[in-house]
Amino acid sequence: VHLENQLNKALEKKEFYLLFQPIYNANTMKIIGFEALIRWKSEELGEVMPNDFIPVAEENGTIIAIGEWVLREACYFLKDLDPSMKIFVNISSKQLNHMLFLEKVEQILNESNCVADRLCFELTETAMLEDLEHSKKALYKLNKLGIHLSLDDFGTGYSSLSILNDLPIQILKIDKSFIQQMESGQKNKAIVEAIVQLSHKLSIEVVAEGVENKKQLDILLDMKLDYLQGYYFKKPSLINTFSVYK
Ligand code: G
Ligand code: G
Ligand code: MN
Ligand code: NA
Repeated sequence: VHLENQLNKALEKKEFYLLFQPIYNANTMKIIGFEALIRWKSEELGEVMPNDFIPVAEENGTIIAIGEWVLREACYFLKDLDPSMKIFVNISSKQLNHMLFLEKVEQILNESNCVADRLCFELTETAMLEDLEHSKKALYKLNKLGIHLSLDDFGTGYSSLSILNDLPIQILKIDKSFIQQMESGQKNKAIVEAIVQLSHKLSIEVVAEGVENKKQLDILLDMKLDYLQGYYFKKPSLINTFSVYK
């Protein structure tokens, strides 16, 4: 209850900020863009992590306003970045299923003068399974605006592989739990390799998330992943620590 009370006032008090974690092209090792990750510095509670407050925000509806704030911030950040850079924004199922989501997205793109093609929305399989038909329609509309779509935390839900063929997604992010289990056995490696090959056959690009060491990196490079992300390269950080400005 305490957290919820504070959460309701947090936007107004400007207590949220964004960290950015770079995503690298696996061939060139150059940064292609950043995932935006929200942080909350509460006056009363100190630093609160998203795993502790996003579920509460989804429950009480504040995720709608918080999500709008994240998207708007991301769009304004993009203006100062090199035009080749993209920003990946996590979108909650509550946002995707909200009646006014599409309108809001268009409004934010217009007001910030943001080129839609520099945005990639990250959605989880679990989120889309809540209402697959509705999700599908919403994703098609977002694609039509020019926004890229990625399936986040892939492999942790209970969806079937047909979801890859059913939904208009361009990028798949293999969940960090798979990347971290690769070292402990051939079978885990085989799973990651199979996901990469299937995705490529469906013309979907693949990101490995949670890359933490050189050994994982070497395995992934052998598997021809498209993009890499993880602490081994860089932790989520303030944007001014990167030299990717115009
Ligand atoms: O850094 P990490 O602790 O940032 O993130 C934990 C979880 O919170 C992840 O599942 C991530 O997708 C989610 N998350 C981080 N930022 C956002 C955001 O802006 N919106 C939503 N909906 N989820 C976020
Ligand atoms: O659920 P989603 O993939 O959106 O959230 C990404 C989460 O993973 C964030 O909490 C982010 O801080 C975290 N993260 C990013 N890179 C690494 C990593 O290399 N190792 C671990 N353990 N977590 C990571
Ligand atoms: Mn994500
Ligand atoms: Na993820």
